Amino acid sequence: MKTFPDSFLWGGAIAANQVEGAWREEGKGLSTSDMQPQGIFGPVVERVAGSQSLKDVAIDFYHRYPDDIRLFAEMGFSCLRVSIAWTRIFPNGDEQQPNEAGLAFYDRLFDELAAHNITPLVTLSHYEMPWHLVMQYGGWGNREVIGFFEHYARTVFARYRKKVRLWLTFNEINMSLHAPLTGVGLPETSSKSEVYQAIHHQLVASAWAVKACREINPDASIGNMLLGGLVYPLSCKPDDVLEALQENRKWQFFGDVQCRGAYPGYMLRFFRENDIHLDITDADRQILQSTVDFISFSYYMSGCVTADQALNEKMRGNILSMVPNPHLQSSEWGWQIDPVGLRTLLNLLWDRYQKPLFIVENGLGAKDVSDATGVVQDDYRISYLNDHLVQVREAIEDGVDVMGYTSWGPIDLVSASKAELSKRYGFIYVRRDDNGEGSLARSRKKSFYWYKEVIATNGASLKA
Ligand code: BGP
Repeated sequence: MKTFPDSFLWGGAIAANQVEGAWREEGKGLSTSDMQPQGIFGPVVERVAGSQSLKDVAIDFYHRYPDDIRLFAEMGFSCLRVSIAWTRIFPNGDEQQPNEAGLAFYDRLFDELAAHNITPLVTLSHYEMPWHLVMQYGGWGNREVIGFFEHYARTVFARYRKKVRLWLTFNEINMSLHAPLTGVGLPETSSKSEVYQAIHHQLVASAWAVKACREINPDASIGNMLLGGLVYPLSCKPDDVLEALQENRKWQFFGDVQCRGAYPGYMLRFFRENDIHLDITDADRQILQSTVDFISFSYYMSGCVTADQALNEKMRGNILSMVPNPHLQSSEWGWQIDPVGLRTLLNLLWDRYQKPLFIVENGLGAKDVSDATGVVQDDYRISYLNDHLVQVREAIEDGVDVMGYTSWGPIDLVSASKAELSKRYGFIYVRRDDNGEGSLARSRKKSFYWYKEVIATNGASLKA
């Protein structure tokens, strides 16, 4: 197998609310994630005394990060994707002065990474926002939130100017269409108009962050983050092909605005035909032209759609409600495994935008069991990751500019969709179960040694 480019970044990706725990420590405020203990599709639960969420402790990364980073370094990581919890910096979101203790935590985290030569790739908002902004302002439905976010972004860009040179704005920004509370702080019952208006505010905020980042740190690069929900037509019927084109545009629209700087015509048609009238100012149009430097995305699966709406409805398979592909196998959670789809997606994004790409999430969630010697023999995970990385290599051969790869959850963490610990992605096992029982001890899985070898050989050890 050929090696990857010398500059290729290898590592893993985690998110504050899924690993840190310490949910009320050192001045942290309540976030949307704290209020949804059952995950991003779950109900809002009142956090009265004694009520618990697995995420309150998560895997206690807040206190154990030096040990965890040592394990990442042992695997040879050159990059770690993390997120900053907005509520550690601005507990309510609308303060003028940041919380120094929160800023100091990320200073320590970035220093620890630097000590191991690991480049941080930092997401400003990964599936959480201050709960106060939801309750008092109506989340991203309110234009004022743009200013609060910009203030937060400027604060962290300035503070970490010497420590962070790779930034991402909003995690899976297109997820708002499926999980509006997590995405834009709106109730599930919100109308399409309300959701798209909130999305518009978020896209504008993302562009302000891009501009601020360039002003504050000209050496930094800032990207967007899309959920790469690749959709195929279920058949070669022209109507199915058109349906797939339109379904793909539901997520590509976000990329089109963030990379090309304006709303595409197909979206304006969609708004017209759905009686959606957005408040888009001239200043908004102007700032949207601050487009991202690179595109990052997550990729776990692909799916199909058909023009037969009754069939689409009946067969909804996964979190994106797509029809299962009869040619693919699924994970235990019904996510269809499609390594070739990753090569297709990389090519498609490259052809569309001609901007560097970063795969910032990919991996297999599975129930791991230790063998008699106490080791998790996760050959299924190795095979999933190997096959996807082989396709990344193919895409690079196709001429696609790929900056790096951070697998999702290099250490077991709390899942986003259902807030479980039994859905594990890690190379590192964490002893804690769905009831919150367990010592939180870490141990290396078989995949740990496998990934270490992949990184050490810069991909040459992958099996084509
Ligand atoms: C993405 C999110 C992550 C992550 C991952 C896996 O959508 O950005 O936060 O959790 O999916 O999903 P899950 O945790 O539900 O298995």
